[in-house]
Amino acid sequence: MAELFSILCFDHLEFYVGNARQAASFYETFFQFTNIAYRGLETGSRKVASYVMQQGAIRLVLSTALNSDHPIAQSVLKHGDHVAVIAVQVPNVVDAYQHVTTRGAIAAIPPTLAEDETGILHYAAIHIYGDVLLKFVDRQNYRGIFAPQFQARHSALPNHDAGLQTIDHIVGNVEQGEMEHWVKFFADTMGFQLLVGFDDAAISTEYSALMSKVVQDGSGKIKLPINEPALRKGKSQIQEYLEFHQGAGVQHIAYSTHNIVETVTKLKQSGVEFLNVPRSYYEDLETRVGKINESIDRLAELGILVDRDQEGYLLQIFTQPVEDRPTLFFEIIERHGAQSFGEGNFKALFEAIEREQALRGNL
Ligand code: TYF
Ligand code: FE
Repeated sequence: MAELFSILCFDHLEFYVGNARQAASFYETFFQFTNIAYRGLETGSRKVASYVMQQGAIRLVLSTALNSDHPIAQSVLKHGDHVAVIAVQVPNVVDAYQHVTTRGAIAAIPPTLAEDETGILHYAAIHIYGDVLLKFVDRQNYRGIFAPQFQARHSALPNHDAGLQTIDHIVGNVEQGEMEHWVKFFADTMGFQLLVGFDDAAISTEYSALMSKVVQDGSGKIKLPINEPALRKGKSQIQEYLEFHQGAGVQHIAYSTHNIVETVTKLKQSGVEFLNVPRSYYEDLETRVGKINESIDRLAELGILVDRDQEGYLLQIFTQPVEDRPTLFFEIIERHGAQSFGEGNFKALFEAIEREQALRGNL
């Protein structure tokens, strides 16, 4: 049994930020998350303040250092606000940790118990690309709101929800020449499988290009695409990320929804800014993707992209970067059977990204 490595689901993503109170307010008012738990000076946490934000099955933990010599402060100085920890639930933390470290994963946090009056939370962590940690969490014997030191919070905002359901995938950008290493890392240590491969020729635009491979766990619940830059005429969007993030890291997080039209309408109303696609994208859309349930006029109004594969179709849209550095952004995705990532949209999407890159003087 110890041979079998399995992940149950995503548990949370932890962001290291410069000002967690303000970041919490951003994810609450723009993306309609609810703050369900808090730790900080008032709860006896003297070094770190954290806000747990929830929507559907998605949990984001926004953490800030209360002092400049704390590692979170150092990390934010280097990367800006960023995704520092990808946490997944596993059936047994010790088994998971031993499984991956004996197969070459670099240890970050050995198996640890955190206890309070509600039970015991078990966790451990390893290093993945950049400064990102992959954390294994077992909360089967823990009944608290999130973790020891956290206090429950109750939102004053009823029906506060944009319909975001789960984390569909998390994309990492790595340095040129490193993609294969990370594909092999997830395969060797965790038994992940390579899902689809496409090379830079397939997805290059006039200026920039990237190579991307997707690894996923046995259940398909954990999908981790990995990008590396490939040079064309100008600067790859991946290179722009690597320069401003100062190395490899999480590029985008895709949230699933059951009704992307409603979700995007709500997010736009609350101020989320999305990438613009030209009107021409919608002109021959139906001949490209066939019959879909949604009104193409409505999708065009909102700027939602459509793609089809052998298994069905998907709808997707991308936000602008959510901070001053052109680093992290979000994707909203609604799958109707399709298990791919919108390859048919890459050209239109990358051209849209490059128009923004040009405005930033980075193309
Ligand atoms: O996750 C994906 O593969 C898609 C497409 O810089 C994508 O969402 C790939 C690379 C990129 C932006 C979007
Ligand atoms: Fe994506």
